[in-house]
Amino acid sequence: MIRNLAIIAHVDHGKTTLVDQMLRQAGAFRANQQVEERVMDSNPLERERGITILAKNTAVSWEGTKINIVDTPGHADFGGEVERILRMVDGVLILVDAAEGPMPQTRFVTRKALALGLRPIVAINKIDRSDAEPMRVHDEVLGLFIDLEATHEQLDAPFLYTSSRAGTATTELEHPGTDLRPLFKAILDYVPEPTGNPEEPFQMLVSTLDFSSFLGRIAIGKIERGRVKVGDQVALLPLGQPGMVEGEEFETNRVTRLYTFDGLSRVEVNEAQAGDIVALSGFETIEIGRTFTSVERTERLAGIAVEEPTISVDVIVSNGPFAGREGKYVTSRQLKDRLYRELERNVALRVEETDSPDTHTVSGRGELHLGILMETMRREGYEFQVSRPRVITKLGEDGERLEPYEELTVDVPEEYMGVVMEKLGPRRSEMSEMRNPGQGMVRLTFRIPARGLFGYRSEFLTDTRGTGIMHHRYLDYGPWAGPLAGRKRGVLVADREGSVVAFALGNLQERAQMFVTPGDLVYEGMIAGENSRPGDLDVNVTKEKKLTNMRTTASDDNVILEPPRQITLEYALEYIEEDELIEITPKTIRLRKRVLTANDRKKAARAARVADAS
Ligand SMILES: Nc1nc2c(ncn2[C@@H]2O[C@H](COP(=O)(O)OP(=O)(O)OP(=O)(O)O)[C@@H](O)[C@H]2O)c(=O)[nH]1
Ligand SMILES: [Mg+2]
Repeated sequence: MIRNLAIIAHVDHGKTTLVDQMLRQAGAFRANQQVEERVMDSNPLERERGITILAKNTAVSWEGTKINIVDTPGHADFGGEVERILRMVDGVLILVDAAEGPMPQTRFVTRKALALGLRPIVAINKIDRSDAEPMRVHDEVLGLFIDLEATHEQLDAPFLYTSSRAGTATTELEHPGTDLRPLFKAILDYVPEPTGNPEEPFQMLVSTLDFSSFLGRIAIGKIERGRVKVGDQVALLPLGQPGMVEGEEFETNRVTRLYTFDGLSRVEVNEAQAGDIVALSGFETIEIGRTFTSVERTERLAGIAVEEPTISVDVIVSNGPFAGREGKYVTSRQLKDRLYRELERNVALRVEETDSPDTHTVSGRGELHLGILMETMRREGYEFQVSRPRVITKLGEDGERLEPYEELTVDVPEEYMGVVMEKLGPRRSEMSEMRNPGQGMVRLTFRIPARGLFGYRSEFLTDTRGTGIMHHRYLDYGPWAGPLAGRKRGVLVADREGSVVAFALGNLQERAQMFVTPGDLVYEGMIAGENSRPGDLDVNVTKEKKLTNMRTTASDDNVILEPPRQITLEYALEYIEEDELIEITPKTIRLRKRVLTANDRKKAARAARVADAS
């Protein structure tokens, strides 16, 4: 007996923590086995950021039933992957934070799950939080279900009150839970058993991909019907309409490896049958949405659309004065190979060549999606430069220009509502909802062009003194909103190469926020800080104090410097303007002007003015 379940929720609502406890309580670990927290978040970036980036399969056994569990990412940039995963399960566990309530991503994944006819189980999670209001959140989830036109059956979903962290669940708040038994029971009772008949011809949809340098592409999905054995000849059908495939070419090949899931491992098996989730290799042309079938009955299943990218950046070979000092892989050939290799598994990513062999355009679902790729590459030893992100526009039915819009939700203390609305107005946002759930916090929802959000997060954090929370997710394409104001402040640009000196920073810091500290190396055209006013300034950050006859030893040490602003990759992506680049190496993230010498920048500015005037 089998149950196939995906755990879905908004980011941070406690999915991976719950999977830990399910594994533990179902006996997936040996006694005394040391297991890290959020063990499913196994890749280093996931651990460092505390978020799930890739969905992952696991399985436990409960009272003789195998429960396949898919832990999914909650960040909006990966919503497309969650949507695909829903095709390999028969039920979903919707987790909702007992204080935050349903959030934009809760709504998105719930809508997709309900539309596919999946049976939901709801877990109001983190009831141990001091600000938890499980009953209020219960009502909000029901309201959401009604909004999304849930069927009667779906509205009958069981509600559990859980603490992922404590590993407890209960169906009635008056009776605090002591373990996850009620959750396992709900899964066995409410998630339907998969229906496929193992005696019919083999059929399976590719729902996700994995890749290994040893096996190549690996398909993961649920066997819809029939059974499959290692060594079987099977067909991998091309994408297309569901139904019998005749007269189209397709790959037939032998299944070389077959795996099922068990706890934290994949188990190699010889045979698997309808209802189980498997990983399968042996085919060159594995792609999301394709159907595997027996050779006798080549019947295609409805495919899965892969979401279109909405933003692009240019990835450019490093060409600054420090190029190649810190990176292991720096040539255009190496960058190109790496970017194309990423496509093996990162299905929502696009890579395109440009007129210049040194530049590739890389497009994805959002700043996090692209940022993670860059971060991964720099850890592998790559060095490169990245342009300012730009949105991908489309043409509407009447030839009008369209751009991506996002839904933005902010939670702020009431006193900051004014400043938030004031700042979002000029960014062409429209408020669609305002709610005041109490406790002095207000939740505002906006529709805003994706462009309008560039650079807003850091302003928002400053404006709300770190008390605000913001989330946004892609909504749809809408009319081009017209020009938007760029960054309000200029930057300080180093006017020569050298080593940064404290004395110089001491003089500059009154009208600027620095990005560098004494001892850092800079070059002409590198950005060293932010001007507190509009307009860029060329400055000498390497200037030593003039030595006089008087004793001035150690006077440099007396300069009290503000700590520099930490430039992270995501911050840099939001921050830079069109005429600037981010230089990324395994050791450093630097910002620079595209045009390095002050003279050339002046000339370029003059030329631009002339062009504007004519
Ligand atoms: N108080 C409390 N905190 C919890 C509970 N469950 C999880 N957390 C905390 O919430 C944070 C996020 O938990 P995760 O399990 O990583 O959440 P997630 O839903 O997997 O997050 P993403 O995969 O990034 O969407 C962590 O700091 C957890 O320790 C809970 O039941 N109570
Ligand atoms: Mg997670």
